[in-house]
Formats: sequence, structure tokens, C-alpha cells
Amino acid sequence: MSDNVLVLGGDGFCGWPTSLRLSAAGYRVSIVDNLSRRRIDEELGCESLTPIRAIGERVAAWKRVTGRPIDFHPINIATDFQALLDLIEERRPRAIVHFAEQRAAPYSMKSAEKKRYTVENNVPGTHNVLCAIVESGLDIHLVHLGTMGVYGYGTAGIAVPEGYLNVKVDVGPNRQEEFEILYPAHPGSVYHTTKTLDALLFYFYNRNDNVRVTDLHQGIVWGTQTPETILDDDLVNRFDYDGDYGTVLNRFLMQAAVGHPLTIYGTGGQTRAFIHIRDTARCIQLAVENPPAIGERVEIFNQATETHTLLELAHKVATLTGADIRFYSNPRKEQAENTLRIRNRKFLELGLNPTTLDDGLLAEIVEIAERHKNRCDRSKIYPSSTWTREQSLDREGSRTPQGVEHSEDRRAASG
Ligand code: NAD
Ligand code: USQ
Repeated sequence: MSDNVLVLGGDGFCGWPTSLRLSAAGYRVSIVDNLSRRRIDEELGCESLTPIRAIGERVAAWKRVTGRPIDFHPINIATDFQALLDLIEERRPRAIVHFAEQRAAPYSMKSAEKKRYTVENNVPGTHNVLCAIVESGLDIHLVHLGTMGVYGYGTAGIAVPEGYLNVKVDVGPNRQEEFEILYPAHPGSVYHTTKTLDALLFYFYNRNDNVRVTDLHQGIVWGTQTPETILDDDLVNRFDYDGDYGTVLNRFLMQAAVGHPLTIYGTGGQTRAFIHIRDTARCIQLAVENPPAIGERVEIFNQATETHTLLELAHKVATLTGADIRFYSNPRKEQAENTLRIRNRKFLELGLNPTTLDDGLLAEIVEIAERHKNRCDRSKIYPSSTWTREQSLDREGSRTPQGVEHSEDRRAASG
């Protein structure tokens, strides 16, 4: 079997460290990326907190430091089907790792234009990849980055299973039959909706064409560096902190470093699932190395290692840094409070040894947030996207454009 792997979206936050990890593990990695994420930074007028290098400099630095080549292909997978197919036929990869989607929920809710862009980028992109695999006639394992958000975050009291649910259905008087179904989709943004549409595409191509697919339902990724990105400053990974692309824990770390109150939306009673970026890269290597057999149903893993409420996270960060916590009116339409339990047995059984918040937070604050805090543009911290027209009208009419709901700061100690 070839050792070639294509990493679609390999210039992004998860894709870059994963490409390096796979290359370090001996795979011949080709990155495919249309650099749309870098263009969106320009459009939003913000930049990664860490000074990321251009893709050409990144791969040259990797070659210099390790001697290993990574090649780069500037292909838009949603529109350049033929270029994608040609590359697949030339490289004959054993696996394609697919990160190449617009991944920010707030950006996907910003306007009609962004909703349409998110759907028109993500769904045709995934479909083109599946279609190209079938057209190539090759047996290629597709490893896709999905999201915990496909399930919604309310779990009816059970631990969210890894993709499938057994249900009993009444089929006649006193007669029940048991079925296995995909866990019901409950997306909370246009972005999350595209991931549930992806899941149906996988279901179809897996049954119809025996395409081997692993769909990784990943939680919110935190952290920045991995053992590979830390080898040289030119390999540094992206760190988003702005109101659209910054994810909550990394935002809190940056806010603490620059002396901004931690921005909790609503009550902070929302529970979410988390994973460190090092574990993202490890999980993907494990997924590449453990493909489902031909003819097996789509393999689904829950790729998350711990769950917390946002308030718990804020208190952890505040305890380490002395930051203030502040509550803002929620720009999203989501449950104010929820419990979330997830199953993640499969990766643990394959040998994943997770990095926990308790071992990783302090290093992240010192090595990344403190080191690069002078690059933060504080005007980009507040969220500018809302989920509904009503929320956006309320915000326009509000005397406090940032929507500060409670003006008191809450220190960790009071917590
Ligand atoms: P990112 O935006 O940093 O990276 C995505 C990369 O894909 C970018 O480099 C972008 O230029 C590229 N891309 C987008 N559309 C493309 C297209 N049509 N053709 C070619 N390249 C394209 O995002 P990320 O944080 O690295 O996320 C990667 C994947 O992981 C996404 O699919 C996301 O849904 C999923 N995920 C991310 C997180 C997280 O917390 N970051 C959590 C769960 C799941
Ligand atoms: N939140 C705050 N304050 C902030 C930012 C966010 O309270 O400053 C809250 C949000 O309201 C939400 C939660 O934190 O309740 C998570 O928001 P987020 O921006 O960290 O994460 P989310 O929008 O869910 O999206 C991220 C990634 C996405 C991935 C998803 C995994 O951007 O690509 O799919 O995490 S999951 O959440 O498990 O679905």
C-alpha cells in the first residue's frame, strides 16, 4: 500500500500540525489548500495571534529542519474537481484527510452571503472528494473532520454514542423491532448543518460504492503547538482569537494575557466537549492507521477528551491568571444551559493518552498568549455575528454595542 496521504485543508489550524505529524511518522504528505482561510483573515481585518508563515515558507522550513518533503497544491476542492481527481490519480494515496471546510459557526451566520458561501464551499467540496475517489477507481480511505455539534448538545440523559443509536420501534401489536440509526442530527448553525449534510453523503457513497470512510466528530480544539510545530518558529501553528474564528478556550487564554475580561456569552452554563490540538493530530494518525474494512459501514469516532461548562473553563483560566470574568448577552441561539456526556472509548482503546486542561493550560498561557499578546487587536475580540435578525436589530438598538448584559466583573475567587 502506498504511504502517500493527501491532507485537504493542510494549511489550517488542525491541518498544518496534522500534516507535520503524518510526515514525521513516515507518510509522504501532499497538502491541498486554496488558502481561503488566509483570505478571510484579510477580509475580517485580523490575523492569527501567532505569526504564521506563508505556506511555501512553512514547507521549506519543515524540509530544512527534518529533511522531509511536503508538497503543496493550491486547489479549491469545491470548484476544481478535475485538478483534485488528477492529483488523486497521480498520488494514489492510501488516505485522504479532509479538513477543507469553512469551519466558524459565527462566520456562517454573519449574513446571507456567508451562509451561502459556507454551504456552497463545504457540501460540494465533500461531494467532490467522494466523487473523485469513486472516479479514480482506487481504494482510498477518507478521514473527515466532523464535529460534536452534529448531535446538538442536549443528550436526553444518555452519553452520546459514537455515531449510531439502537432504537426499538413498534411494528405491530405487542411487536417491536430493533434498528441501528445514525444518532439524530441537531445542528445549531449553518456551519454545523453542512457537517450533517456531509454525513449523509458519506452514508450514501459508503453503501453504494464501498468507499471506506471515518468521520471524526471532534469537539472544540484548544492549544496551539505540537511536538512538530515547536521545532522551529517558522513552523508555528495558527491561533485565532477574533469573535468569528477564535474558539472559546483559546479566546479566554488570549483575553487573560491582554487584561481583557473573559467573555462568557449568556450564563456560561453551556457544556461543550474539548480536545487539545496535539491530540487532534494523534487521533488522525490513529484513524489513518485503523481504517474500516471494505464494505464496513462509516466508522464514527467521538474525538474529544473532556467536557466542561464555559463557566468552569473561565474559572480555571481566571484562577491561573487573575483575569476578570464578564457575562455578555449571547449573540447565538443556543440552550442557555445543558449537560453533555459523551462516549470516546474507541480512541482511548487505540492508545490515545489525552492532554488534559490541567496539564496544558499554563504552558499555553506562558508560551503563546503572553509571548504574542502584543499582536492582539482588541477591537476584534467582541463578536460581530448574531444568529437571528432579531438579535442583530436588538444589538443595533442597544446603547452598549458589545451587548454587555451584567456590568459586574466576577473574580475567580468569588466563583
Ligand atoms: P481552518 O479554517 O483553520 O482550516 C481549514 C483549511 O481548509 C484552511 O486552510 C482553508 O484555507 C482550507 N479550505 C477551506 N475551504 C477549502 C476549499 N474549498 N478548497 C481547499 N481548501 C479549503 O479550520 P480548522 O480549525 O483547522 O478546522 C479543520 C476542520 O476541522 C474543519 O472541517 C472543522 O469543521 C473541523 N473542526 C475544527 C474544530 C476546531 O475547534 N478548530 C473542532 C471540530 C471540528
Ligand atoms: N462562547 C463564549 N464566549 C466566547 C466564545 C464562545 O461564551 O468568547 C461560547 C459559545 O456561545 C458556545 C461555546 O462557547 O456556547 C463554544 O463556542 P466556540 O466558538 O468555541 O465553538 P463552536 O462555535 O461550537 O465551534 C468550534 C469550531 C467548529 C467545531 C466546533 C466543535 O469553530 O469548527 O465544529 O467548535 S463543537 O462545538 O463540539 O461542535
